[in-house]
Amino acid sequence: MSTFPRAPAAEPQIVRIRVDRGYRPAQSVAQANVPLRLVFQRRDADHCTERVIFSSPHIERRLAANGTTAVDLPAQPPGVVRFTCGMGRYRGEVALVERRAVRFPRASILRLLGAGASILVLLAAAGMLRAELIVGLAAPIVVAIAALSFAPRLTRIRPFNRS
Ligand SMILES: [Cu+2]
Repeated sequence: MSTFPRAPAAEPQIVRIRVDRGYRPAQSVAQANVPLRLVFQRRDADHCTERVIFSSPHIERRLAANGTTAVDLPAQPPGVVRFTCGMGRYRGEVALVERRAVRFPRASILRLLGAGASILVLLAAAGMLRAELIVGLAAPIVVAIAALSFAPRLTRIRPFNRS
């Protein structure tokens, strides 16, 4: 009986949250359907932030004072993961979104740049632009198209502060 090599476990995405009499950022965005690792970096010794409690799935963890504690969450469908301190005074959340929702709109930007280049060519052909101006306008467009063409398709997901 042959055994198939098992697919490597999906790398968890990591969201770092600073704990200092509150959670910073209090709101983050991560990808749905991928395991999520929340790394709490506690910068206080406040009794209040000693425990972090997740509602669904229900997880309770003690956060070491002035230490780092990782909490691993399973892959979950789109939604919001909420957590609070032990007394529910401080609140944080991570919005889980579909992969395409965090996709960098590269195609749209390339289309815009292409349109800009076309207009430039038309104006140049009509003799409405001086040579120096054509070069000055074309150079940044070419650089932007080149940069976008080689940029990774998916931007790295990092927490951003919406508060
Ligand atoms: Cu508290």
